[in-house]
Amino acid sequence: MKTETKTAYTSSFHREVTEGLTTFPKYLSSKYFYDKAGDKLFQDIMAMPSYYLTDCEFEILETQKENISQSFASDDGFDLIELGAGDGKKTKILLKHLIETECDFVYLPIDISQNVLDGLERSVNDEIPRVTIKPQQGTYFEVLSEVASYNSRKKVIMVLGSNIGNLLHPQAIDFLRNIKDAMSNKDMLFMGFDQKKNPQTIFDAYNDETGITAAFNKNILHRINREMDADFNVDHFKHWEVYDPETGTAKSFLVSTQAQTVAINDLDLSINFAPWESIHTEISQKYDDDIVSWLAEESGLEIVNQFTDSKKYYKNYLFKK
Ligand code: AVJ
Repeated sequence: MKTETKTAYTSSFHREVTEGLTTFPKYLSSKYFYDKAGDKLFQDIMAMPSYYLTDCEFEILETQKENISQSFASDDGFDLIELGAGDGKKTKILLKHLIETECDFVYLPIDISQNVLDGLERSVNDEIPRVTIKPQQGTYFEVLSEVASYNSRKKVIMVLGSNIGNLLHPQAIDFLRNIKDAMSNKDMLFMGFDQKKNPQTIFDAYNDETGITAAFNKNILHRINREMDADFNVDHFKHWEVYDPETGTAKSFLVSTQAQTVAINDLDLSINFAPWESIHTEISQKYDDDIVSWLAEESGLEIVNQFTDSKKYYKNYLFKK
């Protein structure tokens, strides 16, 4: 009986933890970083001076909102669909400008977390009450294909924050293809890509001295403890970051500082760690124009414009089908 209940409630998180911790080399997926505690830690990361991505994208949107909004606009208005909106701090720059210039648009933020959407809706209503906001709870592609099916006016799909960087290239191409499939010929995709730069700058963004990134990385172990009745001692794991300037990939690990055995009771698992054995948890891919052009080509998209910050650390590209 007990096993049956467990099986019935097994989520993709449960499945992927089982898979990732019973193979060699061990891994966990960064998509599970974002529970309530993880969301809060990511907010803290975005506020760190060394995490330049947020400031750069903010600068791009602030200084080039005129041009960006103009490329969004259309005679019969448009739907602004944002995948993974978060707190909307950067999006609000565009929303404000679109309202000030009397643009006809509806803002549809998509997120898996109703909690995130509720907070976003409240703050948009509060700060820019003239925005029509229609939050859509669900996975990106469920909601995207639904919106595409009932809607014929222009769609602008927006993905900020270099969120695509968590995907390996083949997965990124899949992701872009899925977006393309939901687009018609007049639709546009506006997406942020963190650029290759001094490796030290990138390394420092993911390896802060204050330990916020380490706490963010370790939160996935806390989450397993909380949600799967496990007994990870997070003090026996060390956050480890590497950046490979050849591939442009920043990689995060949790390294076991000693031989240890961890029980994950809800999964009926007992996981052994050798001293200094690693768990790979995240990639944060860095790009240049050649890689983005290649990704676009592979996924059937065309780059029509790009916007960058004064340091050229970050770029937002505008694509059409
Ligand atoms: C939210 C995926 C863009 O990879 O830069 C920040 C997450 N990880 N610090 C990134 C993250 C460590 C972030 N993204």
